[in-house]
Amino acid sequence: MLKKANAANIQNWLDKINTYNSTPDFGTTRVLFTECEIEAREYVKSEMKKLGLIVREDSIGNIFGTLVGSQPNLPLVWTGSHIDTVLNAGMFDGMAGVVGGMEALRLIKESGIKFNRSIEVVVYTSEEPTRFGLCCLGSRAMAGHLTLEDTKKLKDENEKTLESVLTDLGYDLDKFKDIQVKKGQVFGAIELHIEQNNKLEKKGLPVGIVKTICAPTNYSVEVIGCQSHAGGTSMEDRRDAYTASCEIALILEKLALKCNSEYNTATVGRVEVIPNAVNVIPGKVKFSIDIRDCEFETKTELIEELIKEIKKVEEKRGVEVNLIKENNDVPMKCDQTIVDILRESCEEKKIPYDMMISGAYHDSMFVGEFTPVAMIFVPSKNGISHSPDEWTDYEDIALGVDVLAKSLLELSNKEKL
Ligand code: HGY
Ligand code: MN
Ligand code: MN
Repeated sequence: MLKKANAANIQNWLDKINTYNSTPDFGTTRVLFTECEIEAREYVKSEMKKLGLIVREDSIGNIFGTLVGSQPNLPLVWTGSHIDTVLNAGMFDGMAGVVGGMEALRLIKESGIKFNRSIEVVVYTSEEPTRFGLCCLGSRAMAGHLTLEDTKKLKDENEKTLESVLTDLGYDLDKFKDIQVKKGQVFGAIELHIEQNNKLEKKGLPVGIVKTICAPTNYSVEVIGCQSHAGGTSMEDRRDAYTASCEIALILEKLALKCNSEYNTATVGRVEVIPNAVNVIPGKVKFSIDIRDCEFETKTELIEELIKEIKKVEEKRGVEVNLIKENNDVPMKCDQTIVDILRESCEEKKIPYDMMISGAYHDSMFVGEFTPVAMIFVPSKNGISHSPDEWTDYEDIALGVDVLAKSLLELSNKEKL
């Protein structure tokens, strides 16, 4: 019989992972392949080995901890998430799913219950776009949407390419093609993640089951106006790149607020003003656009509308706006059979739950391209995430793990979905 997940175990792992942090005075920062992230990787791998898992890594650093089943040649069951973070983040986004997966595999192993399909907890490389500006590098490569050629073009702020970082770390890039996962290799995947919104908390529910994962479209925007004197240039003679950028951001916000999809967001998160001087009219502004939607069609409509509006701003303000599309990802519908397994697990354990849309994207968005996926959410305090104030009670994670362990076990013994 499966025991209950141990919240103290979960807390110990999370607290230890959180010590691998480059900004201990301001939240948690663990950027891909920096010293602290590499140390965190080594720690997680050592803990997986202590659990008796067989540990391996692929050529982009996706880590796999395998609990071998009685029929190891059958397609695998997956769980897992990520351990890299945005800047000055919290300690649960991604880590809850990695540690939760490890605890689930511990419970399954110690239960002595026979299970057929091997079950793997996966640490996906670089779910966050923090270092190379593109999200989900590990799972994107698994789905065949990131090639070795792409790694030569992805550069960090020091102009270092992902390819050179992987090479320096000793990853075998001759095997980069082997990262791709073919349909049929994995039977199904369940990711546990913090909700990163406040809906569970508002309803007083400990667990959410995700029906759709929103997908991002990201742009790098450059607005070119005319740098000039803040006092000597009359208001009517200006081509102010910053006020033009502000107008575009407010148009974007308005379009998202009136969008008719079930869930849509739009954010300008990063802004660079050039020359960024008190008495100089900005001649150039670079900023990011992040648009999410649970439907590809409504996201596309919003983008088409935005581009039309940007043209009007260009004419009215005499500025030039260049949009570079970084990625244009497709929302992922979760697999109904696995969703039903999660629902039955909650109902059997008398755990109240709600069906949800994930405004955040996750590796499951790409994993779902080669295997059926579903996700379990646990509550975020005040709905805060991507912030030092991110918090999820360890007991809530443990409850999510109870649902996860039971569901993974069921998947492992299931003939077909
Ligand atoms: O931005 C996201 O949705 C994810 O948390 N990286
Ligand atoms: Mn995140
Ligand atoms: Mn995440």
